[in-house]
Amino acid sequence: KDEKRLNEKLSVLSPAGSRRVGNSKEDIKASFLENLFFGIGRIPVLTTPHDLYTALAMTVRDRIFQKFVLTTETISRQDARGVAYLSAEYLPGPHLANNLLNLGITPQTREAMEELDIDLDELFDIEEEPGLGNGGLGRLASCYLDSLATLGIPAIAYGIRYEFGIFDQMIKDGWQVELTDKWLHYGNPWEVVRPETAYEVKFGGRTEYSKGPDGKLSVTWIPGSEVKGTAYDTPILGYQGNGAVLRLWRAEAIESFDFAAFNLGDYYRAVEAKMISENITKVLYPNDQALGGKELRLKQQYFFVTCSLQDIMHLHLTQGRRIEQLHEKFAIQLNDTHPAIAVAELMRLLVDVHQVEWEKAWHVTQNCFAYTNHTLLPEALEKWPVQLFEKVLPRHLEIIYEINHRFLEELRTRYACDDAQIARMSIIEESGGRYIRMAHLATIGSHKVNGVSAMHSELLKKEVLHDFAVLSPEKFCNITNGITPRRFLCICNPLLAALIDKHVGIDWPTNLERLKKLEDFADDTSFQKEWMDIKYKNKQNLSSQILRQTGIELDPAMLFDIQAKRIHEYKRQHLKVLHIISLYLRLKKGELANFSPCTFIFAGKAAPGYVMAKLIIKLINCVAELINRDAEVQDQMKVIFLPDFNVKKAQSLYPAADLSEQISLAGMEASGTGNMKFALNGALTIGTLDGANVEIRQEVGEENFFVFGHSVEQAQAAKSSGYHPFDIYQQNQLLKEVLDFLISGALAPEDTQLFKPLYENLLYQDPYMLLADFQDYVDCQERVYKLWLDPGEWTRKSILNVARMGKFSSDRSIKDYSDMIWNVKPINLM
Ligand code: OX2
Repeated sequence: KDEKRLNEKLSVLSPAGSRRVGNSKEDIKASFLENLFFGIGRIPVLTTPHDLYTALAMTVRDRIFQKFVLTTETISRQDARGVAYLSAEYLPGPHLANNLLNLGITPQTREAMEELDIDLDELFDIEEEPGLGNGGLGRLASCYLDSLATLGIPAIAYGIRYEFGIFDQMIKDGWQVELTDKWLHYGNPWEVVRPETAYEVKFGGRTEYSKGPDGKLSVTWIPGSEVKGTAYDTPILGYQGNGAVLRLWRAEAIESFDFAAFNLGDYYRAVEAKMISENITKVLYPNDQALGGKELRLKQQYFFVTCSLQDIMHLHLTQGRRIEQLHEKFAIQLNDTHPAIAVAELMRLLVDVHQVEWEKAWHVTQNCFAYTNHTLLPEALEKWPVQLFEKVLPRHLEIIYEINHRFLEELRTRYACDDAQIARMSIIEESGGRYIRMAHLATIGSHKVNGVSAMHSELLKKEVLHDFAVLSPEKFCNITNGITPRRFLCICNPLLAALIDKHVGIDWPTNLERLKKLEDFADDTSFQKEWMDIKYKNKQNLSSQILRQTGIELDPAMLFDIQAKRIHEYKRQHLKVLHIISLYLRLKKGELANFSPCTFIFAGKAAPGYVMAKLIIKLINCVAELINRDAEVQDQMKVIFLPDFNVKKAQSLYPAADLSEQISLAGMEASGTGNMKFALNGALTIGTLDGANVEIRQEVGEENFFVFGHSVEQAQAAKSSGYHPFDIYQQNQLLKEVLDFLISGALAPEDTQLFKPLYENLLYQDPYMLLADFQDYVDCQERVYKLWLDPGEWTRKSILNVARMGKFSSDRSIKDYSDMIWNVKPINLM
C-alpha cells in the first residue's frame, strides 16, 4: 500500500511534461531561472558566472533525480542482485557536460543559454572537478561506474569524500609546486548529504573475551576512539537512461561537543575531538603506486570500508533477507588492496556482531568478494607493520591471525606444502620485521582475482601471486581495462563524434564495435580530408589553451607528440627527453635527415615526495626553455610542459594528439588506459609491448602501431645475465652525447650538477632500462617521421585505429566482470 502511495506521489511530483523536469528549451530556460532566483536567491545584477553555473547544475540535477528515483525504485522492487564497488579513489571529471549528454539535452540547453546571453562552454569551464584520485586507478573506477549505470546493472560505488583531493600543480622556475585543491570551496551542487545514513567507526583500544550463559565465547572490542561516517551521494547517470550512485563517506565527530569537557568550561578541548575526527577524510594521499605505512592512511581505508559494509548489510536486511544470504545479493569488488581490510571487517561484522558461525561467515565472505590487482611494482604492494595494525585495529589483527592460521593449516594438510612455500604464502611476512600482506589477505578472502590486461594477468600468475595461482588456478582471470566512449569521445571530441554519427549511425556510443564500419572509409580521400580537418581544429583548440596558459605559441601543422600521465620512472618520460635532446643535437649539427617538425607535449603530476620524478619535471622544463628559445630550431621543434594535468585537461589533449607515447619498460605498466583514450581519438601509438598496448596493437593491426623496445622476456633475460648500462653508454655515440649533455651545463648553467643524480642513475643502475631501449626508440621514431610525410597514409592508419578500438569500451569490461565474476544482470526498467 505504501509503495503504491509513494508511486502516486512521485508521479505528481514529476509528471511527464512537467516544466520542472521537462526537456524542451523553454522548460530548461524556465527551470534555470527558477533555480537562479529561488534556488540560490540571486537577482540578475548581482549574479556571478559561478551562480549561473550552479543554477544550471541544479536544473540538470532535478532531471537526474527524476531518472534516479525510477532506477532505485525498480531495483528495490525487482530485488535484483547488485554490485558494490569499493575504491579508495574516483576521478569522475566535470559532471555538467557529462550529465547533459546522458540526459540527451545538450543542444536545447545550449540554445536556452544562448537566449539568455550565456555561453554554455564558459559554464563548462567554471566547474571544478573532483580530484578524488591519483590517476589511472581512480579514473578506471569512474569509467566503470559510467558503464554500470549505462548498462543498467544495479550498482553502488563506495569511496571517501576527501575534503582536499589531488593537489593542483603549478610550475615555478621549472619545478613542480603543489597547491591545495579546494574543490568544495564554492559548494558542490551534484551531491546530497544523507545525515540519516551514518555509521559508527571504532579505532584502537582492546578486545575482551567473555563466556555467555550458553558457554560460548564472545568477543567485545572496546575502542580507544570513535567517529561517525556520513554518506554523501552523487547520482551517476548512465547514457540515455539508468542511474547508479557514488556514495562517499565523510568523517565526523560522534557528538559535536565533548559535553563533559564543555561543562567544565574547556571549550577548546571539546572542539578538538571534533577536529581530530574530521581529519580522517581531510586529504587524499598523493602517491600513485607507493605504499603508505602511515597510520592515517590505514584509518582512511578502514573507515570507508566499515561504513560501506555496514551500509551494504543495512540495505540487505531492510529488504527482509537473512544475513547469511548476503553473497546471494551482493557482489563486492575490491579495487586493488586499498579496501582489502574488508575481508577481516566483514568477518568481524558477521561473527562478532551478527553472531554467525565462523565457517558460515567465511563462506559468505569469500563469495562476496573479488579482488582486482592493478600493479606488479613491489613498492606498490601494500604491507602494514603488524605493530601499527595492532594499535589501530586490534580486533582485526586477531581475525587475520585466525584466517591465516586456518589457511596455513589447509596448506599443510590438504596440499602438503613445505615450510618455504607456507612462509611465502602466509598473510604475515616474518622476515625483517613483521608485516601484513594485503594482497594475500585479498586473494585468500576472495573467490576471484583478476589482472587488468592479458599480459598483466599472466605475469600476476607467474610472479606476485604464483603460489596462489598454482593451488587455485580457477580463481584467476583477466579482465582487460576499458574506457567510457561517452566522455572520451562524445564529449571530448564532438567534431569527430559527429562525423562518426554521420557515417556509422548514432548507436556506437553504447556499441563501440560499430566503429568497425569506419574501415570502409579509410581509403576515401574526401573522408580522409574531413578527418584531417577535425584533427587540425582540435590541435588549434589545444594550441590556444596552451598559449593562454604558458604564453607559448604553437603551430597546429606540426606533428603533436604527447605523453600525458603520472610522472614515474617506470613510465619513462625521461626516455622521451633523451630522444628530444638527441633530435636537438642532430638538428644543430645539420645531421638530421628524416625529421618532421614536431611539438612535444608533456603533462602529469609527480608525487610530492618523489625526488626523481620531480627532477624529471625540472629536466623537461629546462629542455623546453633551451629549445623554445633557440631561434635556429624554431620552426622545427617545440617542447611544452602543460601544468596541472587532470580529467578536464586530458579531454583537450587526447583529441589533439597525432602521436601517443606509451613507452614504459615492458612488464611494468599493468594496463594503461591513456593509451586507449589517445587511440580512440585517432592518435597513432608508439609503444612498448607492455600492458594493454599489446592488445591495442593486436586489435588495430601491427602495421598501424609503432612498436619498439625489449619484450618482458628479453628485459628479464638481459637483467638476469647482468645488465650493464655503462657499456651501452660507451658503445653508442649518440647516446653518449645525449647523456653527457645532461651534465654539460647547457641545461642548467647556474647549477651544472643539477641533473647529476639522474645521469648517474642511468649510467650505473638504470632500473627501467632506458639505455637498453634508446637506440630502438630513436629508430622507431624515424619511421614515425617518415610516415608523417605522407598525410594520406597517416590518416588512413588513424582511421583504422579508431575503427578497431571497439574492444576497449568500458561497457565490454563491465560485461566481462558481470559474466565472469559478479553474476549480475541488467535490470529491466520497463
Ligand atoms: C594503475 C596502473 O598503474 C595502470 O597500469 C592501470 O591502467 C590502472 O591502474 C587501472 O587499472 N595504482 N594505479 C594503478 O595501479 C595502482 C596500484
